[in-house]
Amino acid sequence: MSEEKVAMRMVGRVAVVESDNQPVNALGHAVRKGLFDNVSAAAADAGVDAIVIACKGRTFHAGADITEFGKPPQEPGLVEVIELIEACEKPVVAAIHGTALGGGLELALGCHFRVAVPSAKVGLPEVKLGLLPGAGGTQRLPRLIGAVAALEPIVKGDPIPAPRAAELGIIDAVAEGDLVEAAVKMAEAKAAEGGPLPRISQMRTPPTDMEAFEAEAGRLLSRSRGLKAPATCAQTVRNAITMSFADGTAQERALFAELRDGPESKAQRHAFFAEREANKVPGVTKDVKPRPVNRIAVLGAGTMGGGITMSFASAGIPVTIIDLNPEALERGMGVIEKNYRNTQRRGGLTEAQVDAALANITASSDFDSVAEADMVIEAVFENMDLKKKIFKDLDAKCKPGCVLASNTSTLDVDEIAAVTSRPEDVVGMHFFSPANVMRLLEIVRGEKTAPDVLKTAMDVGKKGGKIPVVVGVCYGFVGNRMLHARGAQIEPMLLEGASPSEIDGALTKFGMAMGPLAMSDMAGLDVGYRIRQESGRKAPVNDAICEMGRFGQKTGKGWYLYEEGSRRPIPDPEIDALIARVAKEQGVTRREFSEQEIFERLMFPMINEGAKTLEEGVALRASDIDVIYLYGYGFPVGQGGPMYYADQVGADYICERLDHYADVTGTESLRPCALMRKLAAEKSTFAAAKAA
Ligand code: 3H9
Repeated sequence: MSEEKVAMRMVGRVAVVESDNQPVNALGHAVRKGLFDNVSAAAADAGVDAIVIACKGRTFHAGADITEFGKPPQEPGLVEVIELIEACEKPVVAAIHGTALGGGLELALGCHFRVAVPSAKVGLPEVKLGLLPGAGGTQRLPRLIGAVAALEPIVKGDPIPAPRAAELGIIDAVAEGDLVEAAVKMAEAKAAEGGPLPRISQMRTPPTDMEAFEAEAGRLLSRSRGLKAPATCAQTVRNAITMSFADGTAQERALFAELRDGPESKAQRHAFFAEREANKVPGVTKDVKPRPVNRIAVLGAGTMGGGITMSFASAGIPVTIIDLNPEALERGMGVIEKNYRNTQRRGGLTEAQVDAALANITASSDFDSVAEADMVIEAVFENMDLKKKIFKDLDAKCKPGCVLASNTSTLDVDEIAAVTSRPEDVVGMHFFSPANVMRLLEIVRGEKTAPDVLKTAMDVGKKGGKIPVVVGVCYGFVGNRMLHARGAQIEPMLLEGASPSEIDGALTKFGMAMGPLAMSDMAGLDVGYRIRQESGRKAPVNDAICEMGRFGQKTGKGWYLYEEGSRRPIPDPEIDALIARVAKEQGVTRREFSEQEIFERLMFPMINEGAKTLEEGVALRASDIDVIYLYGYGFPVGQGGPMYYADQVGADYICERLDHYADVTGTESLRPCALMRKLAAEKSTFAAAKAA
């Protein structure tokens, strides 16, 4: 009931209205009702001079309650609560700690004054959920700080630290010491002054340099990958320049509802909850404590080792990067430093931050350095014999309790663990390249991996800015295994007549960051070539390209051509001719492809493979697969991930198409798996199957 979620207490003649709705004080119905009732009561009480709005627990209101979206609205709405607060004749002060986000910041903007602790952050992250701030935020923030300055927080949605928010004028004061005490003091002072209360809705947006506004909007939207919400956010801010508050908020509300009910926001909200769900791992209960990790050792100073080292060094964790080859070590350290300085030049990090990160890195060419580490992450070349040898040595040298992690992308973690005397300490930590940038981390749970080792790997991953998803052991785990299923269609389609740019185009049009062939060019074709050579697999076109010394961007040529210093793929007639030649040699008849066929033959086998990982328990849930694809493979967030997308398309359609492609190409591996067929027969979805 409302009384339980919001309480009022008096501090002198100031009413402190305090919400307590764990974990993040989301503004659900009970909280809104509690705020409305208590603020109304305080406003009417002659014994109250001023009001403070505060929250218990770890944060000020972190936004509207997203789980209520799509359900019938319950009065009072957030807008009514905010209007009530702003209209109050007594000063109302918001006391902000933690994260005042979305509806939480909008509520604070309805207050007459805002005070925050130095560690607090404020922001309007609705755009990340495919929405716009729908409780007056798009109209109040521009009136408070100017339309140009308001664009980035609304169109990008990143949180703003309190000191910066104070500089921008979003908050009035940053308070050291007890927050509520400081807010009460401010409230008392404002009540004593008795001056007119600042009500943002009654202010005019400061004069705007429209050229600067459009330039800033253009800059921000150029990175929005065609999503609807960012452009709509920019439009609402523009409205704050040209419209009255009443008209601007009416527009804001209408556009908010449109976005909320549209497919992109639904997909993005799915992604939000999927990411949080991925934290919940069977056997890793709340009482499982992670092992302390004060130093990480990374084995191997190549591209992956360097990227992994940077992730943790940037997060303040001391890292020893070890490579037995001193030249490789020096080269690796050089690349790390160069990467950091490039980021600094682009404004991503300050000089002090780069210096601090570099100071966290110790380079060593002595294997014995692993003895000091609480966690070792092996990032050497993908070869089972080599990894087994290293894990034997690690077993001999590492201290008891040290977490032994392998950054393998395909290999059997149980086989690696079996060479040690402590398989319970062994876990897979599969990073994605470039590891200092990509957020996905597949944590591979071996048969014997101890729950606290799993928890440690997840926790350390999060500290390093990663999104960990726990998967089971199998070739390629979840992400790469699905990618292989997609990849298996590429050579046949090329031989049958689809061009590299048609193949890539089918996926980039869908919103993928990159097509598979451009992506291989970026990653380098040589790695896959070497793995194929070892396993004896053949990919006639790909192999022929590698045998010409075309390894992708690094050699200026791969599936495409690259001009000096450019990463833009240019179709190469030489490759078209090569494909035609191989097709002829293999006796493949060539034909025209429709974009739909290319797309379906790439996407549906991938979804089918994802379903197989669910059948086998390698992936815990369909939503975990979505997180893997959203954060590791550039899947468009507005499509929610491959399994969410499958639910929108329907399992029956996917099964019908997979059977069709299996028939026409004679490829039995394209047949839908039992789970896909079951969902199709029951007209069910992955989401419904999980809920059942
Ligand atoms: C909005 O405000 C619209 C308005 O403009 C207009 C309205 C008319 N609702 O992330 P965590 C749950 S849109 C419901 O693990 P952290 C979350 O699912 C909203 N639930 O914690 C999780 O549940 P569980 C704008 C929410 O400390 C638990 O809380 N606001 C909400 O790592 C803990 O979350 C945002 O977009 C919510 N709003 O990070 C902010 N938020 O334990 C969204 C969280 O069952 N939230 N939950 O898995 C966040 O960014 C992070 O949760 C936050 C805390 C930074 C606050």
